[in-house]
Amino acid sequence: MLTDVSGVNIPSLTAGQFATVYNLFSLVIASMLFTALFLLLSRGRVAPRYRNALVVSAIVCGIAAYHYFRIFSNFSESYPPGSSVSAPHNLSNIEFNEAYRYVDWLLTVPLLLVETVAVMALGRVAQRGLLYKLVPASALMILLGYPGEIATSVGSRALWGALSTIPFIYLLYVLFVELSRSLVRQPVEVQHTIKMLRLALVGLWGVYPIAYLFPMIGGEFFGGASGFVLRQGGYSLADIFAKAAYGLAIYKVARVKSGLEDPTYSDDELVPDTTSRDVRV
Ligand code: RET
Repeated sequence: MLTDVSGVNIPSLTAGQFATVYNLFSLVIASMLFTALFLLLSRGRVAPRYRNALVVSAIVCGIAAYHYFRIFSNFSESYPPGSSVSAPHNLSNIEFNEAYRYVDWLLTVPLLLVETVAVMALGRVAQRGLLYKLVPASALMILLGYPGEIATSVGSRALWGALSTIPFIYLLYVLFVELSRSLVRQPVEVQHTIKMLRLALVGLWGVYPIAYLFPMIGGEFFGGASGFVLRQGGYSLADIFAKAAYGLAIYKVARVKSGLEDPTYSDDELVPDTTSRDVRV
């Protein structure tokens, strides 16, 4: 399927295709690193009960930055140095290791669920009950998807993909219902952002199985080199939104709720002089 004439699992790319994937991986690294930095530096601007959500979100971005470093160098090494820039990039015999991505998801998806549940600020028992359902389902989804991702036949890709979709649907259902239920208990100021988070979960997480489908659709556009670029591009952009942009939305919810619950945290950057402010440590 993705196997090229040389037998490695990565197709020969044109210079433009190579540059597209190369630059996207580089963009992901920058987005993840600096979102992690921002979230860590902003920790003190939210109330203590929400700080954990920001730290977890920063860790998600940090783990992704590490894996994208590995993916980026693996990708560069799959093409021998000195490949012509105008002719198709020839392959080295280095395999493209999809395991980096799946190990990344195995760690980050449960953490994304933890940060989502943390920012809802449910009771301890409700929080634990929800995570007991969500975390195993997310791990199962990723573990079942991996054999399909590296499969060389359409049949086994379809089979593992279908199996992985079962926990995926369950997970989305539970999250959607819980987020909707928690909406009524949230202050009006954050309801819009929480609705956006809910939409992002379905819309963005849905990109992954769609990108996974491309090699099965095949043809000129979805198969071969073009399909490889689309799939890597789809996963990479979805990762930026599902981890970094999502983390920033979580920060916004935490910040607004902190301000409403404790005036010390209300929009202090809008206060022009320091004399009227409480001194805070
Ligand atoms: C796979 C295999 C095919 C079927 C399904 C999949 C779902 C993957 C998802 C991944 C989400 C990743 C996130 C990463 C961000 O950190 C494994 C592609 C349903 C939903 C949110």
